[in-house]
This record gives sequence, C-alpha cells and structure tokens, in this order.
Amino acid sequence: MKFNEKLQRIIIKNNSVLCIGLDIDKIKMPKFLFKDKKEPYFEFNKSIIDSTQDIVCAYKLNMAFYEVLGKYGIELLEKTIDYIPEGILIILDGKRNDITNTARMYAKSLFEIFKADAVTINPYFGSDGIKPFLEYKEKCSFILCRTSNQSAKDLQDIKSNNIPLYQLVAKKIKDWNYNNNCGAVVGATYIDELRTIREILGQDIPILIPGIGKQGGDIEKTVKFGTNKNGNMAIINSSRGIIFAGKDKNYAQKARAAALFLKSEIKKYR
Ligand code: OMP
Repeated sequence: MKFNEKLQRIIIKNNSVLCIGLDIDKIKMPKFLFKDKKEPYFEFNKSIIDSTQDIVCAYKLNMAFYEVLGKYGIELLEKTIDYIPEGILIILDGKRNDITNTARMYAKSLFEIFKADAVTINPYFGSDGIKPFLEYKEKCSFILCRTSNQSAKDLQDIKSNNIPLYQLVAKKIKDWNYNNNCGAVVGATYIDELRTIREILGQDIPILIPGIGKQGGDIEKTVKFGTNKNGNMAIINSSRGIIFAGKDKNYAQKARAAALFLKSEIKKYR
C-alpha cells in the first residue's frame, strides 16, 4: 500500500494528524528511569508509545538523538521501530542526501534496513540525489522546503527571477512527485510560507509540519493553511512539548494529556 493511502487510513482510524517526535534526551527525561530501569531509553519510548498510540498518525524519530548514543543508539532505534504498532507511520528524520551512489545507500538503509515508512531528505543535491529515494514507490520522501529555524531565510529566501528559493523547491517537489511519493517539510513558524507552499503543492502532497509546541508555531493557522481542503495530507509534529511534559513517575500520562490537548486543538480547526 502506498504511503498516502496508509496516511489516510491512520488519520481516519485515530482521527488525528498528530505526530509525536521521539527525540529522546537524557537530561530532559525523568531521572528515576536511569536509577531503576535496565534500559531507560527503551522503557521511555515504550511508555510514550503505549500511552499515545491511539491518538497519533505517526511517530518521528530524529536520528541525531539515537546516533549520539553510539552503537546502542542504533539498537534502540531498531527496537523502538519494531515496537511501534502496525498502521502507525514511522518517519525517520535524518535530512539525508548525497550524490546518487551514496544517496542510494541512504535510501536502502532508511527504507529497507530500518523499515521507515517515510524519511526527511534535503534537496540541495538536486534531482539525481533525490531519485534513489523516489524509487521506493510505496514510501514517502519529505523534502525540506521551508525549515522552522530563524536562519531559514539565509538561503531559503534568496530569489531567482524574483521567486524565493523555498517556492522553487515547492515547485520541484511537484515535478518530483511522478510516483506520488513526495512530501514537503515546512515549519509551523512560517505561516505565510506554509500557505504559499500548500497553494503550490495542491491537495495531494503531504506536508510534514514541525515547529508546534516548543518552537511556538500557531496551531490554528498551521491547520488552516497546512492541511488540504479536507483537513488531511498534513502531519503535525511535536516532540519536546509532548514527550517531556512530565518528569516524574507519571510522565507517560502527562505525555498523553499533552498529546490529547494538542490533538483536540488541531481538531478544532480541521
Ligand atoms: P520540537 O521542537 O521538540 O517539537 O522538535 C521538532 C522536531 O522536528 C525535531 O526533531 C527537529 O529536528 C525537527 N524539525 C524541525 O524542528 N524543523 C524543521 O524545519 C524540520 C524538522 C524536521 O525535519 O522534522
């Protein structure tokens, strides 16, 4: 089944476009886990997944937070992916890309070895770097279009023939969508740009939208301009704002409460 169909199914099943980012970080995690548990990181991910799996459409794992733990991090990444229930989408966020020969290895690693449903990739190499990812027709490649950080404008607002680069990337994403397996990454912190990008992409290309929660993106406008006319084809991510909502033994319930709150806020405007 193609990614967009899987996305539609899980959005309907859990009535949610919310994605939780499993961006584990020892200093922000409950201290007791590191005293009491043999595998504190896995225990943490497991409890977050157990307590939120009925209210999300996806989990996003940013590879940096796993790679920093060395070889155990890779094992943890695999174990966490295996633990995510069938039907919930797994997005591996590595923002990878390279020359074709190397990009092919990245695509194989992320889609075949780690079994991601979707990945984040950067467009800087152009089409021959993107192509190896697009050959995985059932998967989705979310291409960085407008990032959520303050310095996004340094490069992404540079104009060519009076069109800013992020808009040119959005147009490219439409061209690269010949297998119906492209998406765009757009930060919730840039609402005008999000609106323009949705207009360029049309109704059928999913947008992965981080920047809600800790980065302060506006939920109402994100939903209004990021989703398509049916309130779908968007995946709205929050990581720290949900997984680190509690610091004590009840951290998983606190995470669920934070996720439920965000889900209901999103629902108000869908
Ligand atoms: P929180 O700010 O904790 O919700 O985390 C946001 C997550 O989305 C992190 O994993 C970021 O690396 C990621 N992200 C952005 O914050 N901004 C972007 O422009 C793109 C991404 C991403 O590709 O997911």
